[in-house]
Amino acid sequence: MFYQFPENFTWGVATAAAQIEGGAYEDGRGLSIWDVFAGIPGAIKKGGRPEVACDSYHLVERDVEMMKELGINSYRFSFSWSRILPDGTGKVNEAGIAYYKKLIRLLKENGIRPNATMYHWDLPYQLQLQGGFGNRQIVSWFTEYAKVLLDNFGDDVDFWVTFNEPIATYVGYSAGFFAPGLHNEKYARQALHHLLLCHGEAVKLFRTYHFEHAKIGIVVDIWKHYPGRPGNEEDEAMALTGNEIRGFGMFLHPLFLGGYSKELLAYFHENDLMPVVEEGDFETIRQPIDFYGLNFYNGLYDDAEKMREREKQRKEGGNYQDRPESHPEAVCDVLHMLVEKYHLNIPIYITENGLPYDDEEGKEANLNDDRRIDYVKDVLKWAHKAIEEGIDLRGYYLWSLMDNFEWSAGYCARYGLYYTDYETLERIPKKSAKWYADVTRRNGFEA
Ligand code: IFM
Repeated sequence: MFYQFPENFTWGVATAAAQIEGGAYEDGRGLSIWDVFAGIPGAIKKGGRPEVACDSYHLVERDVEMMKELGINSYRFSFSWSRILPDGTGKVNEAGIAYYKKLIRLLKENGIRPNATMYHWDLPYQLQLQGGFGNRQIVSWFTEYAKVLLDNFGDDVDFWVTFNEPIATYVGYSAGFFAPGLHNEKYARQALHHLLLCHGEAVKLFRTYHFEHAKIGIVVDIWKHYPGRPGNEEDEAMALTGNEIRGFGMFLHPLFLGGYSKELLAYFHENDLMPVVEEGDFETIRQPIDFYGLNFYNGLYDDAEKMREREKQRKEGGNYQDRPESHPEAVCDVLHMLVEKYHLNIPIYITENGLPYDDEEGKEANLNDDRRIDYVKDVLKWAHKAIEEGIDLRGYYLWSLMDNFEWSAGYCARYGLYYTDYETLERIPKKSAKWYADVTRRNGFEA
């Protein structure tokens, strides 16, 4: 059967500054929390550091060439805050502006629409020293940064994303295995509240420009939890926690329904975690946006018994996808949930989806990545079904253009359509790159 996608469907790939750019100490860039965190022994698997990464700071032409080979019509990337404002606020680094101007120019010359994220986890270290997202002043710091971006790149960017996966800040402030490596849930909850305010203020600021083309949205990843054994009390409670207390509900409720959910409020009160909320905060957070970006990787079935077993065997540097099961079908349910539970009536884009290979599987296996092709096909089939059922899904971005710095998993998890040789920085197309080029050319695929 051929899965035909709607006319004008957006086909893209996604990356993020800290994961691909490198050039960490060049042309006036300031340090980010990930540069510093990666220097802590044991923080990153096999001691990987983001200083060079894929060196896209110097190899941007090659990156755009690869996008042309893939035939994509949109590229999702992020701005590095500390390349634009090395201290987080104040002096603008013109070399940083020039780098992104060049990238955007190259994209436009090749008919590729920019989809740019303001914040993809790499807070300037100087701001972390002042409390980072835990300090309410972050709202004015972020708004200042957003203004620099909108002044310089405004209508040249088709899709503006305020934040990518806000949950990473929660992980970094409460669970310690993401930058900045803190273990303080109360602080983390306050930080998330401030982050949502930053989003709201950035959207308000964006509206004052009245751009002709540019649209604004947010990207929230959804790993929907289901009880492994429906009806089992422990599993049901785990799934509820995974969704409402430690998952997407933390963001989607305030963004689209207003305020925190009753489950989250109860948890805050029981555990003395209620963040300081000022009058008007929830109105600021709940700004109308133009599109929603869904990062979808898997559906999760919580079976308390099995999870206890797995916890004992947890590997160093485990990443998001270290559960053995695969539930591509959950994407269809998640898309419906966005409309039915959160009342979204704006276009939705799958802004990330993909599958990692372990570096240890070896280069040959990595280049012949049938498992990735099969998984992406499965997700796309279910996304196609959702479209047939009336969901306004407008596009799909594969994570990622090339293998890159996978946060705490360092260079051990490879997600790319192109294989990155970290010695030579050569990018080599994998089997999936050829397959995806065919998908974008035919606006669909055979399965
Ligand atoms: O690499 C990350 C990306 O930065 C955010 N979403 C998930 C990807 C794979 O783990």
